[in-house]
Amino acid sequence: PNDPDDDVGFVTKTRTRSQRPPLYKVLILNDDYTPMEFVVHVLERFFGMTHAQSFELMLTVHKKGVAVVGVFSFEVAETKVGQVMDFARRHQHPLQCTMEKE
Ligand code: NFA
Repeated sequence: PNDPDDDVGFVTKTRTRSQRPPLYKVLILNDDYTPMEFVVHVLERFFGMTHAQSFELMLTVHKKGVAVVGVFSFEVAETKVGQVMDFARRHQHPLQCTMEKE
């Protein structure tokens, strides 16, 4: 009951970061060549935005250089980035889409 070997003299508290999976921001980057209408179309097509929302976000990227398009699980973010990069490449536009851990 009072074995001195029981007490190691310190306590280790393991802080568990709750079981929510990490989230990833998907970003669109500005460039000088991709047509504005193409970016608007991409946002509508792959991110389910209305035309008005897409146009507004496209203008934000155009003016600020980059914007977050959405926040997703790793798998969904990776899929969106792949879809956008593939679509841009097939249309020979240099549009860049990336993801980063939130
Ligand atoms: N800057 C591009 C242009 O003037 C438009 C653009 C917006 C490209 C957002 C990429 C991202 N045609």
